[in-house]
Amino acid sequence: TETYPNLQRDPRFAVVTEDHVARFREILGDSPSAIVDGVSGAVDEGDLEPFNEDWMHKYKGQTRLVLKPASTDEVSRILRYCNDQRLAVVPQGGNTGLVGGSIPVFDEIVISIARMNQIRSFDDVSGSLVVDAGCILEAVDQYLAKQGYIFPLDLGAKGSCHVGGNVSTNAGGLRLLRYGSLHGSVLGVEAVLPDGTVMNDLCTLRKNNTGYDLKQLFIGAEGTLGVITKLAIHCPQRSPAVNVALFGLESYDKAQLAFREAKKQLSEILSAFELMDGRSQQIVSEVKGQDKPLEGDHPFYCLIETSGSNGEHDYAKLEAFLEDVMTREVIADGVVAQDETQIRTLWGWREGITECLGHWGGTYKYDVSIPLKEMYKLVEDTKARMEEAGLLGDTPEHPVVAVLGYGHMGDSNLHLNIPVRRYDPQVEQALEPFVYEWIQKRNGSISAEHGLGIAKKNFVGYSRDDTMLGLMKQIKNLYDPNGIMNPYKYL
Ligand code: FAD
Ligand code: 2HG
Ligand code: ZN
Repeated sequence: TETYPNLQRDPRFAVVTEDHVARFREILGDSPSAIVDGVSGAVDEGDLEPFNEDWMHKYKGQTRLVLKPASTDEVSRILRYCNDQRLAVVPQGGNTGLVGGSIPVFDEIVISIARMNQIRSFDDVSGSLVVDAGCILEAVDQYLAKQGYIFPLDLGAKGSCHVGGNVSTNAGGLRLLRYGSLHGSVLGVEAVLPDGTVMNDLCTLRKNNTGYDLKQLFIGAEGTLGVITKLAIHCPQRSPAVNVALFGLESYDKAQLAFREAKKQLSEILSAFELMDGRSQQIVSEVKGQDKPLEGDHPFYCLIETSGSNGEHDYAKLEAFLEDVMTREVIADGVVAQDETQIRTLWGWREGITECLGHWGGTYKYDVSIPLKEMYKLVEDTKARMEEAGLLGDTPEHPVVAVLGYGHMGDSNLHLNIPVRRYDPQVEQALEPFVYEWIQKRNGSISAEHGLGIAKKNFVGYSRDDTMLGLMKQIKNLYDPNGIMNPYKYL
């Protein structure tokens, strides 16, 4: 678990007292569903723990107080008071973030958005949806499914993450290839600024060129500018016909060729193109105790999804594509899901990786964008480095279990993962800044979709120059002059 030896608590921030809690009780009421109060000893440590620890059990905070507002007005009154009293806060959604952004570093107050979970409106002609920020992604998608629509974002954490958290991290996920980034699909945002001002930019229109597009700043701000309370998003028609295929491939070059061909031959029906290396699939098989869908071991696997309006047409297209890439030996083997259950099973081999990697105790994660040509070389070079350092091996004295890669090949986004038996400073020193320097040399991004949080705090300079960072700091100071919003994180 990460502690922060190089960080000092900022003495500008007040320590929460029972008087502060009394004021919060006036705003939120006395119900235990609204306040988890460790300040006056009303609850024990165990009740605070879920808010003080992240999904990976890597980052640990020391909050004594969790506030759970039920409306924008309550968020506004909380923040105004916190700002006046110099109380630092951390917005928290579903707490599935992978960079420690939703966890307090010291004793910041957690503002959990979980009770703000109403679907507000849906226009079934335009596809504009307005929801509270605390709605769970999967619940929203299930609501949309009934109307024949789909949420334009899907990811493995859908059962717990909030749409507000998704927007705050600008999550990318499994279908960005088809539906684009949230910077394009989010139509409007309602957010509360640190001084309690409500920024109402809850526009539901697709087009709106009226000056600076301020809501864009909140998309990916990771809770550093304000609290998102509602959002409007453009939802596409749900495709009635979905097909999924999984291939085994001999090399990364062949995976690139397969992607090229998939775009060419499947064009408008291609909705996902995901890459998994052989090691990641061995681990899923080992941890879940299941046989892989294809026989034998392949160095690489690709998962392809198509979505369209005409099942027969799509299936014929996919079959023709498969036959072509098989006969030309672009792929070594392949399987197509025959029903809904098989579709979910095949996706499980991709979506289940993150969870399985945690099996040995911990994972070092690098979520990077690199031009496709060299994307997988990062895994090979990192693996060689770990081997040379004698850190990678099958026995308990080796901290590193594996070095592997997978990700959203269609978006040039690689997830380099190093599952370990224990977090070890030697491993960390061998990885950092090595990985970041490698990425910088190729003009890549050190954070493709997970954000910076606390994990990447010291490395932003590898992807952003001083001018860019200076401008970001000016914006931060404009919105949050007292610095109470999610302090100690990347800015
Ligand atoms: P949290 O973790 O609670 O918070 C994340 C950040 O947003 C924090 O900085 C927090 O302060 C801030 N925040 C949260 N809510 C608000 C709000 N209402 N207002 C202001 N700030 C807020 N990410 C991807 O991009 N693609 C993937 O494919 C993907 N797959 C994942 C799979 C798994 C199994 C897991 C565990 C995570 C995955 N993620 C993925 C990480 C991803 O960032 C999160 O799952 C999701 O977007 C975070 O939402 P959350 O509600 O859990 O936010
Ligand atoms: C995914 O694509 C997520 O599965 C998580 O973004 C990636 O765990 C990771 O590194
Ligand atoms: Zn991802």
